[in-house]
Amino acid sequence: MKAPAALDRPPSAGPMNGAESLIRTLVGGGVDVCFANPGTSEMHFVAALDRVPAMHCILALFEGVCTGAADGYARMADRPAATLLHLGPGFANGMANLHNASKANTPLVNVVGDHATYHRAYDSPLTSDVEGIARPYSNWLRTSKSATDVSGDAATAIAAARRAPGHIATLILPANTAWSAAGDIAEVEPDERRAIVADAAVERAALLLRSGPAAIIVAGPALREGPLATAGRIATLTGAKIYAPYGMARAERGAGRVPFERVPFSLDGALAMFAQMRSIILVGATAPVAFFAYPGRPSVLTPDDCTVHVLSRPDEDGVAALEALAERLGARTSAPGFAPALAPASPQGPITLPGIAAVVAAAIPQHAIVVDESQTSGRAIMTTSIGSAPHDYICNTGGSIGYALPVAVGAAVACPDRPVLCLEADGSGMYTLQALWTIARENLNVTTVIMANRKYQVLIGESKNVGAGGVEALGPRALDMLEIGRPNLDWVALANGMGVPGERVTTLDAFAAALQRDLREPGPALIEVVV
Ligand SMILES: Cc1ncc(C[n+]2csc(CCOP(=O)(O)OP(=O)(O)O)c2C)c(N)n1
Repeated sequence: MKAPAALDRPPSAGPMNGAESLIRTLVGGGVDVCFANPGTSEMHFVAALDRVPAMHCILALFEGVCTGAADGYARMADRPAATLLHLGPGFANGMANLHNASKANTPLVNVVGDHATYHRAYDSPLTSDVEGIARPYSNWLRTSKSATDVSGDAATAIAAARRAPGHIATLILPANTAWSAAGDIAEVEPDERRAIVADAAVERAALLLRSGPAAIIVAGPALREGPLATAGRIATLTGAKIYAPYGMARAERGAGRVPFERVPFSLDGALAMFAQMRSIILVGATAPVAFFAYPGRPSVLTPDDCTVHVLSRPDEDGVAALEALAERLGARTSAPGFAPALAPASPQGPITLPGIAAVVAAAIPQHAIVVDESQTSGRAIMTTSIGSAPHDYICNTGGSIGYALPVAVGAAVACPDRPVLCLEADGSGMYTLQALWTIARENLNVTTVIMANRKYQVLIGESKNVGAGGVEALGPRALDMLEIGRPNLDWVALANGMGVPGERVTTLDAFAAALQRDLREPGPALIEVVV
């Protein structure tokens, strides 16, 4: 993975320090984008950026934006980005979106600065147990012991992040390992191929599909256009239905591609979806379970007599497994059943949820990347956009809200020639709205739609589902915890304040006009839809 041009270093440059050896190893290992929020202990990393122009380092004003952006970048680029975080508190601020990244099996390399080793004994203000804080969200974790170890550690971190299905690797750099003289740049071991599934797993899947009714739940790289077409051929031949998990990391969909249904958030909807199924075939997906526990209700979404069969685990080659299954069934020549193009629609009048879905579905441009955190206001968008122009669809994999704006940053950096449409609910958006500043600063082609219902609407429903009330039964103090309209958030002012032009719309016609314009014109824009 060595990129010699990027690693060229004039002898006149003098000895390289640990920070520079890290950046050069990252770039040589294919990690040439870093989302950073630095502090004193990362200053040598920052200083080295001017000596290694191949590293594209992007500043974010909150660590949750750094980690979410690195997640979005890898989901679209199929290779890791790095983050640069400041000691334990910096990592802690980034944790929620690392949680989502880890559920998406995103490869990601965190670089976390720490105090110089000899300084830790003094318990100065920022001293913390960085390893202890980072461990729960790091599949691989190491603190470099010396400057000469840094490049080797970085190469090992990259390999660990890239190991299938994708992992979070965290490298902690005590400040003295960053500023002391380093050794050579290290090379990254080539990736191992994903494991091919056993014939027996394919044979069993074929048997179950032939005896129907069956569902195939597809996740990971098998949600791309090619493997979905293979799944479509299998479905046409066997009558199986194709699903994606509620939290899908990335799917290629739209007109001319094989459609699938998303497992719904609602327990009743999900139970109904699988009620008639005798078998479920998992392709890179985990067995479907309820998002939350509800008193007296099941956690498992499949009926007791339904066989759940793993065709491929997330780390195995699900794409090859689908091919082998199609071969075994004799489905290679079946029609995949592509989605027809959406009939044109131009909804008008007051804002309604079906109207929002229709406007969005009609506006999605060819090759757009849609990042969806529209929550209750956008529940209809997935279904309505089945026949939209071909696009990628990204969802929240881990349920930790505030993922979409940062992920949109990363997706736009990974794919600068594709429009990004970020569908964001107002409550969720407030967690990481600093992403708007990075969008403006980098002039990213991101159009953000804020669904401003001025409530935590989903939680009003959930209060009933868990037996705690519902809107009729909750008292005013409880309801006050679930509405966010006191005061109303002014998203246009918030966007303008961070350099993103914004507009508020109160009718579907105005929404459609603004959305089509903003998606056509490159650069950032925000539309606040008053729901
Ligand atoms: C990090 C995090 N904190 C809190 C929650 C709990 N939570 C789930 S949905 C939600 C409110 C969502 O409101 P909004 O984004 O405005 O969407 P709406 O339900 O109104 O459609 C909250 C607070 C969460 N999932 N993740």
